[in-house]
Amino acid sequence: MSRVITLGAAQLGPIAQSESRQQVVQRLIDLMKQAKTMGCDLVVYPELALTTFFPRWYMADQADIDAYFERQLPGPDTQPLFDLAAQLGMGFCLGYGELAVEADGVHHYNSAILVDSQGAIVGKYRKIHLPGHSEPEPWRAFQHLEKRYFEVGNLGFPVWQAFGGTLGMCICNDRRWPETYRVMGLQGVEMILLGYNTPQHNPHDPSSDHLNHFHNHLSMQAGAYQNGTWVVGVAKCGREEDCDMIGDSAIIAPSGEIVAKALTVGDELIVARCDLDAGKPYKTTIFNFAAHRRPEHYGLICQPMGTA
Ligand code: ING
Repeated sequence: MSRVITLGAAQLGPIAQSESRQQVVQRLIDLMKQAKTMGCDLVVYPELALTTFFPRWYMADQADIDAYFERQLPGPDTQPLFDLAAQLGMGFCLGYGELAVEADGVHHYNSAILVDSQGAIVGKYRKIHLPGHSEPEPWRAFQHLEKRYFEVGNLGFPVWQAFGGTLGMCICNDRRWPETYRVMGLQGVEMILLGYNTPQHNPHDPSSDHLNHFHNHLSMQAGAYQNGTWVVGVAKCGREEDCDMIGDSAIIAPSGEIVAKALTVGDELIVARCDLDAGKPYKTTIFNFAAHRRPEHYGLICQPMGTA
């Protein structure tokens, strides 16, 4: 029996700082309804999909920062999205700022959840590769203070049995690191869901700004091919609070081919029928890890530069 997920990548255009969560959730609901009309089983939203990308500003007051985080999911503002999903029998993946109150205190993560077709949260991921900087740098046109506002994720890169297959998640900068895909590849992942907020301009290295779109797809296509997995990359994009962010949301097959790509930098749903068995030829031949991968022979390759 074929294991096909009809997948909707729900790209978001800019979210203004002034936009309320209710207004944003209505946009998510509109995209979910559209996904239903397209026969989708699962819809994927971007990183930090409930608010503007707030790490672009330095905020001194923790209360101002915490206003961008969710203390619970579903919460009063997001309950309508969960209710609709359950009503439609639609799964979804949502990126958000997680404020977690734990025994040792309050923690802040850049997180994503996977919700099944009954509206139950089946998995959570907390972003590990946090780009940017932890102290404000006035020379920048805009800040990128993820290292200040979030802790490094402490859940690893898990995978879950859901929607008839093995699914995993990562977030934004994670997609640039081969380890992200390989750790899930070693667990047999068949579809990786990720969202991103990627400025067109990188103040730290403007020399590669013109390659930003290429690097975005290169990273995801390589990760897909080298691990025989689907990769779904979903942007929050457009000119958001005077910061241009790239779109190019894409649904990428285990072959590395882009099977669907967004055309705009606004709210846009792209859809593809994803056969989870499409990864099998890669996992059982060229990337048969048991037959061909030899980590015991990689020697010092894992030593940091200059320590050999
Ligand atoms: N954003 C960016 C990303 O990795 C970035 C940061 C931009 C890195 C441009 C390199 C170049 O796509 C997030 N939120 O990780």
